[in-house]
Amino acid sequence: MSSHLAIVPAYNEEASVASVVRELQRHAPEFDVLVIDDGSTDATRDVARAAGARVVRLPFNLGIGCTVQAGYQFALENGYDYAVQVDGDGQHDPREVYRLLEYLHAHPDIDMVTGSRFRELCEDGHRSTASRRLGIRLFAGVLSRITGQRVTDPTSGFRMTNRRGIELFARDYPHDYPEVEAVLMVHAHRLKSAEIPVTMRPRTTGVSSINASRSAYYMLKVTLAIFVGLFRERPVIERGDEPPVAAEASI
Ligand SMILES: Nc1nc2c(ncn2[C@@H]2O[C@H](COP(=O)(O)OP(=O)(O)O)[C@@H](O)[C@H]2O)c(=O)[nH]1
Ligand SMILES: [Mg+2]
Repeated sequence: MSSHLAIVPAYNEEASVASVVRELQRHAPEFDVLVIDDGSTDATRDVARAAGARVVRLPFNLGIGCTVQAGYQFALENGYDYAVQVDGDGQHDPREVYRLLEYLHAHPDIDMVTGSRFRELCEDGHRSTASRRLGIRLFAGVLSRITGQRVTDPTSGFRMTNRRGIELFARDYPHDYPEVEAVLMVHAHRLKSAEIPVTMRPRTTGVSSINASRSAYYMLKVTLAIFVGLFRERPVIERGDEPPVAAEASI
């Protein structure tokens, strides 16, 4: 029997994390729910525990990348076969978790499936701010070019991985603004990824890490990370005897 973990990163999400936990219990009951409290200064930990989640608390605010990686390490150490990331702010709909799982079951060659808000369901899907949409379009173009497949939502953190993905992310995960780089990492390690359309909800409480003033920093940091990532050594070979992809792609 497979085992499943929902990794819920949460930083000051006391207003939304309990309903995320309860919706996961209701709509994805096979998934154990692990909330990673990223050094919140509000009642996130207590609220998540009271809702029935296991909670790991980081010693202080380490950022979304470390938070998620702590979840993958937990998944690795505890032998989980599948892990899904579901944000603690309520933007990812726990009712869509099964669709991600069904996709991985139906496509055993795919190691990571991402819920995209820009594939097909655009009309109902949640729309981000204009500057964020511009960034997403830009990175989607660059990533599609590098990976040779269509990427539409490179900043989506709503994704599920199989055991190979868990092993990769537990060992190595980008730090801040990690989603774009994570897509590249998966490709560089010759794991296979895909996107399926999902609806996402707008954030109704708390604060997004990507506000207007940080958008420029985000764009610069992620662009640099993409270029540096192309030339990074990939010492671990993941699949068969093929060497990992280093700088073979051209933008
Ligand atoms: N803003 C922020 N969110 C964090 C941090 N660590 C973990 N998170 C969680 O990461 C998830 C995604 O963050 P969010 O700011 O909503 O990103 P966005 O949805 O891409 O705008 C949320 O569930 C946050 O609670 C952090 O240091 N800052
Ligand atoms: Mg969010």
